[in-house]
Amino acid sequence: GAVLASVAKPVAGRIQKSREPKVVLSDKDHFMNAFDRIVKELVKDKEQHPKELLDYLDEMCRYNIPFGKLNRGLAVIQGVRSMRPALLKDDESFFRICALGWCIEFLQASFLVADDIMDESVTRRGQPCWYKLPGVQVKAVNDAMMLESLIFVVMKKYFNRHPKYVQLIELFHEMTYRTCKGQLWDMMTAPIGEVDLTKYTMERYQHIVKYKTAYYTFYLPVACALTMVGVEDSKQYKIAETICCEMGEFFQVQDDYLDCYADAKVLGKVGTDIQDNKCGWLVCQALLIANKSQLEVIHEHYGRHCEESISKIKELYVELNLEEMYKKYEEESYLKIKSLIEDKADRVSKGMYTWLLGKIYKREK
Ligand code: GPP
Ligand code: MG
Ligand code: MG
Ligand code: MG
Repeated sequence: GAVLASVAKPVAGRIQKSREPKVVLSDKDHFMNAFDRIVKELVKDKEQHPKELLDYLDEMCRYNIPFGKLNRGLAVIQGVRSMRPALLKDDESFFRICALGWCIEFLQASFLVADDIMDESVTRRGQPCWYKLPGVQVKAVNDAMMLESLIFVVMKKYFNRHPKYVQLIELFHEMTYRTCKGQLWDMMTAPIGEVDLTKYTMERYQHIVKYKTAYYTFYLPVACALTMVGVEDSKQYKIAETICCEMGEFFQVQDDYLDCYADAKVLGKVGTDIQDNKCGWLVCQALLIANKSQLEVIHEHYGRHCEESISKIKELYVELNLEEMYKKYEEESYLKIKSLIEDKADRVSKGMYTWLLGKIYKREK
C-alpha cells in the first residue's frame, strides 16, 4: 500500500472435532469477518472514483479501525446475546448486529485520529498515529471526518429498511455531539503554556470525562443493543445512562493512570497528559493532597514538554503515593458499579453490564 499496510485479514475459524467437521466461529471471528465485508463493499464503486482514491480509503479504514480492543463494538453483540440471542441465529441478522458494532468502532476511529492531532500524540495501538505518517499528515483531518461520515454510509446500506433506522441515526448524532462537547471542555481546560491549577478540580474532571468518554464508550453500545432487541421503555435507557456514566468515569480514570504508569508497549501509545497540561485524574488527586512546596513543583513543571519537567512531575506522583490512591479508587469504584448493576439492572440486561465491567476491571491496556 501507499501509506503503510497492516491489513486485517478475515478469520477462517477453528475446526471443531466431531463426527462432522464443523467450523465454529467466535463472536470476535464473526465480527472481524463482517469488517472485511463492510470495507470491501464501501470501496467498490470503481465506476465513480479513481482506484487510487479507493485504495487510500481502504487503507485508511484498515489502519485506523480494527486494531483496538474492539470492546465497544463487541459489546453490541454481547448485549444482544444476553438479551435476545435469537437475533444472532441467522447469518444476515447476525451480520447486521456486527455492522452496528462496527459503526461504533468507526466513530471511535474518527475520534482517535482527531484526538491524536489535538494531543500531539505519537503512537496509537502499537503503530504510529495516522497523522504522523509521511503519506498522510494534514489529510488526517479529512480522514477523521471521512470516518464519521462512513458510519452513516454503513448504516444506510444495512439499516435503511430497519424500523429503528432513524432512532439509531439520532443516537449516533447525539453521542457524537456530547463527545465533542467533552473534548472541547478537555481542550479548553488545558491551554498550551498556561498552568492554572485552580481549574483542575474533581468536579470539572468528572464533567469532562462523562462527556468525552462515557457516552460514546459505554452508553452508545448499550443503547444500540437495547434498541436492537426492541426495548422501548425510556426508564431502561435512563438506567443504562446511570450505569454507563459511572463505568465511563472509571474507564477514563484508568486511561489517565495508564497514561503515566503503563508500559507503552502494552498500552500501544505513549502518554502525553503531563506535557499536554491535561486535567487528568492524577493531577487532580495530587492537587488535593500536595503541600505548599509540592504545589510549587506542579506549578513550575506541569504542562511543559521538556523531559526534565515530566520527570519532576512523575517523581512527585511517587512521593504522593498516587499509585496507592489509584488502587484504592479502582477497588471502590468497581464495588460501586457492581452494586449499581445489582440494584438497577433487570434480569435480562444484567449479563451485558457485568460483561462490560469485567472487560475493564484491572485492565492494563
Ligand atoms: C479520550 O481522551 C477521549 C477521546 C479519545 C474522545 C475524543 C473526542 C473527539 C471529539 C475527538 P484521551 O486523549 O485521554 O484518549 P487517549 O489517551 O486514548 O489519547
Ligand atoms: Mg485527548
Ligand atoms: Mg489523547
Ligand atoms: Mg488518555
